[in-house]
Amino acid sequence: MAGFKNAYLLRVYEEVCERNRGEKEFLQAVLEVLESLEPAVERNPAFEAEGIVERLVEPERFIQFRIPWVDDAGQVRVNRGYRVQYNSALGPYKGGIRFHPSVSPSVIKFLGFEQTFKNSLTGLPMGGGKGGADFDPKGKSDREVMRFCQSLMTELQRHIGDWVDVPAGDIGVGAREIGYMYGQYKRIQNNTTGVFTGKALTTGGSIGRTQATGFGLLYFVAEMLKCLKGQVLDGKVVVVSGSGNVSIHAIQKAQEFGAKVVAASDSGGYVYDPQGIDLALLRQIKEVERARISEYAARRPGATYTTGSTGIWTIPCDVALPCATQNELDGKAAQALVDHGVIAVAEGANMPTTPEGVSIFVNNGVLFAPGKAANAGGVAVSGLEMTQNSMRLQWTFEEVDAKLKEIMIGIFQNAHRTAKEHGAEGNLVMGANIAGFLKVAESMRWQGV
Ligand code: NDP
Ligand code: 2IT
Repeated sequence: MAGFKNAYLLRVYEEVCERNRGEKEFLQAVLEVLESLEPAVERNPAFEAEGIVERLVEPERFIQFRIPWVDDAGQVRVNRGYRVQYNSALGPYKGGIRFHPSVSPSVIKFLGFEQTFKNSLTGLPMGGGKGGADFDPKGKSDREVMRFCQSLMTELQRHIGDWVDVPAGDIGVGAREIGYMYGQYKRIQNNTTGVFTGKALTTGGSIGRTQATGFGLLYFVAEMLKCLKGQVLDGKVVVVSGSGNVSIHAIQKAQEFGAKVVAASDSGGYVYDPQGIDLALLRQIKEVERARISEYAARRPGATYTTGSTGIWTIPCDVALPCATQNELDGKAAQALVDHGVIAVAEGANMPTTPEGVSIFVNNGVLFAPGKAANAGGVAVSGLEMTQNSMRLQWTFEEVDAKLKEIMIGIFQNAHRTAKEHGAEGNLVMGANIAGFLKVAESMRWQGV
């Protein structure tokens, strides 16, 4: 049920529900944004007069395609690929590619919609896009992953380009997959433009892109704790869900800030390590061996493994960082965190907290940083990779990291200020949604219908 009264937003939301029936994740993401926009839309009648919100919720283009490939046993397999080119008001479509069995039109559209506002918040000239396939890389050989990526790109290459649409990684897509997709793009197009971000450092990649989402998340949290609570991360107990790209670099930066990270997870279960996670061991298991996180507890004295990933939120902590996937932190989990005195929750993943979970945090005075603000560091450094590619040079880690920090602090300040200006001081969900929206809306108005 929509929790807002504005007739224009209600009408748009009803139309979206009608047009996108059964698309649970997409409707959830749209509702969350529309609920936040009420004060902004009431203040500016031009948004309704020019149909800004109904244009914003409808993707500019949605591409679906067949991905045939041959497995190591010689068997023909078929997956389904997608790319949503959501909104190009601010620049070329920009957003990752996800490989996971749960990928569907609803998931891709929710991610593309979120990406549009996130990219706006970075301040860089990037529109919103997202892609993926219902392919499960788990248990596949390198050669199978390569053939799959090549087949996907044989189709996708005609739709992308460095001034058109620039993909990157997401769940299940890291350096290996980007390399295979980029290689196939280059072969077909005879063109070495930086059409992907997250490329290898030998081949136009930006130093610091791999770390950017996790590091950026912690820069955001540090700023939020400092400005809204007068506190620091040093000495805080932190729980991080997931153990992929975002989680590992979030753990690294949290530890550098002096926090103690006591838990991490994968889709099978979670580990609790009261001494603090041994990051080198976790990286060996997850990045080198591509093994399950249960191995961590088997090799680390004092650590325990529990099956089922949602139990991780019952571990007492000061700061919770959901960094795995959508809707991984529900109302029950949020209540458990509140009961244990959590101070701050920041989303490294996209939409990991259910709407009920968000309400529980907001109503209990927990600092809550929504993903489109807190995890924007990844796409921000992707934007910096595009800049470096255009300039044909490569910045140092220190240069990239300093820019990342500045962007994350800027996003926090913008969301905080915008919430205050719209009568919702301290509500970073509203602040981030309105701030992200206003820039896209102004640009759309300027460009005409
Ligand atoms: P990875 O594939 O590197 O890691 C994903 C992690 O999440 C793995 O540990 C995985 O476990 C776990 N996971 C996936 N699905 C589930 C599930 N259903 N339940 C519990 N755990 C699950 O992906 P990333 O780290 O890149 O992405 C994580 C999140 O961050 C996603 O929401 C992504 O959209 C978001 N994000 C990523 C950015 C980036 O730059 N990479 C930028 C901004 C946001 P398992 O191995 O068992 O599947
Ligand atoms: O969700 C995200 O912001 C990403 N997966 C990164 C997108 C990008 O283009 O770097």
